[in-house]
Amino acid sequence: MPSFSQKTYAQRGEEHAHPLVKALFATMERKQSNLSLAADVSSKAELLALADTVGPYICVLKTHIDVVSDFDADLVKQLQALAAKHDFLIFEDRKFADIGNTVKLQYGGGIYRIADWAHITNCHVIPGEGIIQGLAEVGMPKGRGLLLLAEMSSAGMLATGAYTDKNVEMAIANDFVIGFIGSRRFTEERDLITMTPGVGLHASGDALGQQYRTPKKIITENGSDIIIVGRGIYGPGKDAVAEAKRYREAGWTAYLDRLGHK
Ligand code: BMP
Repeated sequence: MPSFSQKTYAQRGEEHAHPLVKALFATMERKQSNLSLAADVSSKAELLALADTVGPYICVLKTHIDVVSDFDADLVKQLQALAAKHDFLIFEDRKFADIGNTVKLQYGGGIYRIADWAHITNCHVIPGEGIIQGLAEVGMPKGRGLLLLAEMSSAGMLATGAYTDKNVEMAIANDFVIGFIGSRRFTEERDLITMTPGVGLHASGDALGQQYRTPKKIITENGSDIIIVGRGIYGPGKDAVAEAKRYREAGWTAYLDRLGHK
C-alpha cells in the first residue's frame, strides 16, 4: 500500500471517513493550497483585513483568538463569513492542556465559545487521554476535529521520543483526533494529517526560540501535509498578499515534487 504521503490530497479526501477532513482536502485541492496562515495580530480590524486579503490563498486560517484585544462576537461572525467567502477552515490554536472536565468548559464556553466557530483546535496530551475525551464530548457533536501537539517547532522543546509516540497512539485510538502539529508524517495506520508551524523561506529563527524550516524540507522530505506560516507572510515591511502567493506556490510545488510530478 502506498504511504499516505504518496497519495494526492484529492484521493485522501475521497477515502477519508471524517467529513471535516474530507472538506479540508477538497479545499486544498480546489485552491491548490497547503498553506495555513498563522494570523497573530492583536486587533479585530487587522485580523479581518488579513483574513480577507490572504484568504484566497490559504486552506486554513489559524487564530490565537485570545491575543485580539477588542474581541467580540461580531469578529467571529465576520470570520465565519470570510471562511465561506474564501473557502478556508478556521483553526483556533488554543493548545488546551487541562483535565477533561476543565477543557470541556474552556472549549465550549467562556467568552470565546471556541467550539461554536473553530473547525479545528488542538491540545497537549500531558493530562492523559481524558483531555481528548473531554474535548470530544463538546466538539464531536458539532463535527469539529482535534490536532495533538506531537512535537513543537521551538528550540529545546520537550515533546520527543516516548512522549511523541504516546501522542501517535492516542491519535490512532480516538476518532475525534484528525491529526497532529509536528514536523513530519507520524503513522501509516490511519490517515492523520500533519500541520507544521515554524516554516520560513528566508529567516532561520527568531530571538525567542522559534526555528524555521523550508516547505521543501517539511512537505517533500518529511511528508507533512500543511505548512503554517505567520510572520513570513505579514511581518514588518512585507506585502502579505505577495508573500502568501509565494508560500502557497512553494508549498504546492513541494507537494507535487513529493508525488513525483516534476
Ligand atoms: P511564525 O510563522 O510567525 O513564527 O508563527 C508560528 C505560529 O505557529 C504561531 O502562531 C505559533 O503560536 C504557532 N506554533 C509554533 O510556532 N510552533 C509550534 O510548535 C506550535 C505552534 O502552534
